Amino acid sequence: MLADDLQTAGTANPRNDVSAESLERLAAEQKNRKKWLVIQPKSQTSMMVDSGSVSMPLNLIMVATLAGKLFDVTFIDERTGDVVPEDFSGYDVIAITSRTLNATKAYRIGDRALAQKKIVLLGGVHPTMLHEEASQHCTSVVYGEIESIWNELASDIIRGTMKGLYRAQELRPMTAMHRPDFSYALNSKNAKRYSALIPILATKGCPVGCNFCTTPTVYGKSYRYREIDLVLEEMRYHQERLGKKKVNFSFMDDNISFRPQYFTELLEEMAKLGVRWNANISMNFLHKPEVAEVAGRSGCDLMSIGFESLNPDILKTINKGANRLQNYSTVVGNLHNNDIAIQGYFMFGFDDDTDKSFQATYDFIMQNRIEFPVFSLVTPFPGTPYYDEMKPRLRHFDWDKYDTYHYMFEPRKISGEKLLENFVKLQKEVYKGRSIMQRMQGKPLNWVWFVNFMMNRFTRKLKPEFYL
Ligand code: B12
Ligand code: SF4
Repeated sequence: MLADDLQTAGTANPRNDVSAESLERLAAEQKNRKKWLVIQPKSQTSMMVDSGSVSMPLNLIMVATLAGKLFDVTFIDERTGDVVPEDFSGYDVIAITSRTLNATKAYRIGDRALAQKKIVLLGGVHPTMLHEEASQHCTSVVYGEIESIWNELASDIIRGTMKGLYRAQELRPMTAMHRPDFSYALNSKNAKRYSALIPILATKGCPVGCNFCTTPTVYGKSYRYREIDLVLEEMRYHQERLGKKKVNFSFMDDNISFRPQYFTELLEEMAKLGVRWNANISMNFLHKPEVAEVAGRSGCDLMSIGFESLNPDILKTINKGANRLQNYSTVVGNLHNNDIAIQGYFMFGFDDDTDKSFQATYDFIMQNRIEFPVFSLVTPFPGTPYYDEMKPRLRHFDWDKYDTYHYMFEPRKISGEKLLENFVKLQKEVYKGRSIMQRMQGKPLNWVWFVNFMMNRFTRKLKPEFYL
């Protein structure tokens, strides 16, 4: 079916009332299974994002898993070195995932596929947040998760009656989620470029509502979780597949610890499996020693924590209630007592930042011996309340620069020049040889040391103009 022949029904909110049974019937009547090409584009940003070994893209794997039940799917991840073909004649549907930092690339691929009269689907956080913009480069935008709108989308693809926007009226329970089929990524040509960490999902959404985050818009204030047995079953599947107990998992959840009872129950069960894991986590319960204890016992070796800032005024303005400054050192102490290393995220460039912010962050990192500090510049992502507020002051609307490593606006209390000078100086200080020793001495000789070594080399070359 050519895109010209498709009936596009504008961007009206579709009714998600196609039953699984009628989709199955329709699929059985298909004479030829349509051919999908699913694409993870590589960003064009100048910084280290998308380089080296990359994590398996769970979002695209989920899209391929669903699509593969009814269609033939070819999987391409440009970040690993796979090449997106110029000629799409072997495919009917080109499905592209996009965040802001690779949106320009995704749009370019979309335009090319549209010109070749293919059905083009754009999904992921950026097309969701800016669906009108994205709709210029595709047949249909899929708003939010594919699972909640799948029956309708799939039957429209089979019938060739595409709508401009697919947006579920309500989110489906996570129990309905299929186990992701990793063979798409693992059997791809350049699979060796994937890190050994296996992405996994237990919960979705986050009711905290930080004004700079896209999650409240995409998933609302809902918080859904999978039954613990399903998560464990997925872990056991990978243990069997790899023939070992100590498999390394990386949780992709927005905020896995939001419901402490669910979180600790899950961890108690994981402790019996003998896996290793890491996660992005908000601080809300980590000041309680028993949470860190069960995390350590269940195999956590690294937690990524968004400390964001050491300035209480900033924490108030970004609405991140979970971050209580008085708990910061307790949280770190609890994790370290259980041999959990910390990847600490710190952001700079807020209106309330001053010279003092940098010194306070340096002192906190060094005194608390944070193993892997990560520094970024405040980036208002399109579609968030923070973006709307900052829009008149933004320096860039080139999505390639939305990688959190670009200077986006002049803060009120410090000049842009001083901001970048301090930002570079802090990174060099924290990653110079002596500081690494001070932070890392006595800690297990593992990949965290290696990361520090790499960061030492990387930060030595840093210059403020890299961030312009
Ligand atoms: C885990 C995570 C990471 C992990 C792993 C990322 C990875 N390999 O995928 C790590 C820590 C490495 C990471 C890094 C970064 N991240 Co991050 N990350 C997340 C997080 C919390 C979850 C992503 C995830 O995998 N969810 C689980 C999957 C299954 O759900 P999903 O992504 O929503 O996918 C569904 C739908 O979107 C849809 N869908 C997706 N694609 C497509 C395509 C088609 C065709 C269709 C039909 C549907 C569809 O169906 C999917 C299945 O349900 C999100 C928050 C979020 N909820 O999106 C931030 C998020 C994506 N990250 C963000 C950022 C900024 C970054 C970094 C730039 C941070 C940094 N400075 O390093 C880097 C960039 C990395 C990169 N190259 O993309 C931002 C992106 C904002 C934006 N507008 O682009 C987010 C949204 C958080 C935020 N601030 O709001 N991240
Ligand atoms: S706590 Fe994290 S996931 Fe939740 S809204 Fe804030 S930044 Fe987003």
